[in-house]
Amino acid sequence: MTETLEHHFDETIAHERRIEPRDWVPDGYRKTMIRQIAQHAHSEIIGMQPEGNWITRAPSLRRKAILLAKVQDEAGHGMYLYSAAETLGADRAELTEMLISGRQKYSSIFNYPTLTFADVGVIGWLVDGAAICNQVPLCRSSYGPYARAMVRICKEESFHQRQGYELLMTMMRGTQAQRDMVQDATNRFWWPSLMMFGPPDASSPNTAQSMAWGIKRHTNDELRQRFVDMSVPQADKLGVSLPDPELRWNAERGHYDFGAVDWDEFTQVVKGNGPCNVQRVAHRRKAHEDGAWVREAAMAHATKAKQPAEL
Ligand code: FAQ
Repeated sequence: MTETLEHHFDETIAHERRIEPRDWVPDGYRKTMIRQIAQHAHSEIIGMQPEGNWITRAPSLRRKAILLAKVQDEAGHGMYLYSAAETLGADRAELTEMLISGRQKYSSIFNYPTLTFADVGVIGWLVDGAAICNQVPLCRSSYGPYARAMVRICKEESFHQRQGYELLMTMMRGTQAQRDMVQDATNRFWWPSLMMFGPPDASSPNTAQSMAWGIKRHTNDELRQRFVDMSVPQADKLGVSLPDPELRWNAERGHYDFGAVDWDEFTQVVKGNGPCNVQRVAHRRKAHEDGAWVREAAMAHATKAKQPAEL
């Protein structure tokens, strides 16, 4: 029996068809998929904090409305992704518990502080830009619910990226102090954005198997290179420099060469020692604890709704 199921799974992957929730999958596939989807969901939820920090201080009503909409979208992305993880048998409450107890990861990028309003623009440009670069190929990921969630998420991330770039364009047309803010934010977020793609291929334990299962479509280094190639002309157009003296066009490779990423910094941030890790998790824990009464009320309401109506 397992042999037939395994054959069906292998055939589905080999023919690039989708795995659906009721299909049999190897334990490793389920585990990897839950890990990736949960980490992605946690990233969207924790990712609301750095920009959320600026909602009350947005410089105009228009910027405030845009930022509110963006942060709400991120909450929505987290919800689709937790739902996708649930189709694999994961329990949403347990996933949240794993996040706030530090047993599951979220993207390293959200452990850096947002010091000025230019950071909001740079997060849109570079962080959402990197997210799109990483996630567009995931629309073809082998797990159906994840791939379908990714289609909508990517559409919304494109809007996020454009609003960030438009904000930066506006600031670059402003005063010298505003241009300096944009350059400073770019300097601080460039390298952490490159780290979003994960460790180099040679030290990425999951890539080979995830590629074989069609979960990932490109390696971490391939996507990092794609992101660098895409960002250099955007930086030129914007009028900012990227903080990498080794960045130059390599005609032979048809790509930009770039300097070495500080992987020690990445390891430290992923281990919990980045500038804002403690603050981010504490804030998430508090929001979860403060929301306990809402969950209790929703459960009480659901139980009541199941009972026959009183005459
Ligand atoms: N930070 O073997 P690999 C967003 C972990 S975008 C922290 O290469 P894999 C939108 C990795 O999980 C950000 N941990 O792993 C937004 C693994 O953990 P393990 C979220 C990292 O999975 C924008 C270990 O290191 N996007 O939120 C990082 O094959 C603006 C070994 O690595 C996604 O999650 C990192 N940067 O490849 C929201 C996209 N990199 O096994 C708000 C989907 C790696 O020890 C504002 N995910 N690790 O538990 C993926 O594509 C993949 O999971 C990778 C990592 C590429 C991130």
